[in-house]
Amino acid sequence: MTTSPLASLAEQTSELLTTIEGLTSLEALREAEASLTGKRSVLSNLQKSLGALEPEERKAAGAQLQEARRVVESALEERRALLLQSARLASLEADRLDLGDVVVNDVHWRLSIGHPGLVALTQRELEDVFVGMGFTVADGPEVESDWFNFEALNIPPAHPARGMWDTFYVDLGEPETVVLRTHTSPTQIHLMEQAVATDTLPIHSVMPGRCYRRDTPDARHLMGFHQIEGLVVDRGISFGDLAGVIETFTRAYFGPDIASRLRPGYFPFTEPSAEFEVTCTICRGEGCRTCSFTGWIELGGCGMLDPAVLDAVGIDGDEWSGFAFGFGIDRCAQMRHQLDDMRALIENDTRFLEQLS
Ligand code: FA5
Repeated sequence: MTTSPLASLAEQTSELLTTIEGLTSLEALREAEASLTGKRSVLSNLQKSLGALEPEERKAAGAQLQEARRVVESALEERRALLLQSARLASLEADRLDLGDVVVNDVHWRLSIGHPGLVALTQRELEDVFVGMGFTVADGPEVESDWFNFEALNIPPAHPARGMWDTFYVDLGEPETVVLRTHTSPTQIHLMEQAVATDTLPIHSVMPGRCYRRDTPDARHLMGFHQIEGLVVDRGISFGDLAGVIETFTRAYFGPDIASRLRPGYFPFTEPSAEFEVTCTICRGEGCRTCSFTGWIELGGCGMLDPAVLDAVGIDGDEWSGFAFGFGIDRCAQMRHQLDDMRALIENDTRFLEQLS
């Protein structure tokens, strides 16, 4: 009995596949290609030997050999695709430009990636706290007419309370005086007017944003700073609701170790009014330069909506009542991160900024 020329075809095919798997570069693959599938390859030699077989046997053996060739050729193509892909990736990696590496006069400078500043991060955290308490977040313009910034808030022209806010005037002309808003309280007026126009009372909103005052910058003041205003207009609202919101917010934001307190205050648009303070986090209440040796830092003002303000926007004070508060976002950032001087927030000292990244 003659042994078939294909007796060890399976073994030979598996050897070819192992060789293909061992090819680690396109160059090696090109070199090996002729011996794997070319005219002088094992498979081609086997093909030639089929001529000695009977026609029936030759047909079956031919089919077997053809299948073996298909398996080897497709393994070779897969290997080629894989090697091409890694060659492409290697070339891209080699061509990659390092955009953080800036060379000036042969000196390499590393550029670092930017990130949100402390005030923006604080604003987001405060918004989160109030959203968690059921408030929505609204926005208002930074350039306001005198009416929104003062008059609708019960501060007519020449009212002594205008002295509470050293104002940047944009336009003193007719028909309107235009100012950079000195506080976020005018946004209360926009919100209430909008709710009246669209019949969508009640309101439970906070309104963060930038404000401007001709204040001399010092440890607790900037000329451009940020406030977050709060406004609730609903039925049956009391001063107890306001005190509860302030207490809940200070605990949520500063933690249980920082005490807060309300002190009687004066704002023309709220009655009664209060100022609220937290323990100075720099000295933990002992007294230091930042808190003017009082142990407390004023965060903001608050109070029950004055009937004159409800009148100005056309809300019926017999049906609706409410409260408002407004406090410094920069002050919150300063206290939370124990910055003894607020000017660190705007000086752009990279040693300070990098601590936040
Ligand atoms: C107001 O601006 C009132 N609109 C707050 C208010 C709203 C009262 C609603 C009643 C009802 P005041 O001027 O006190 O109040 O400022 C509030 C807070 O803003 C201050 O406590 C402080 O945290 C912050 N702030 C004020 N001026 C500056 C400034 N120049 N730099 C940084 N923060 C400031």
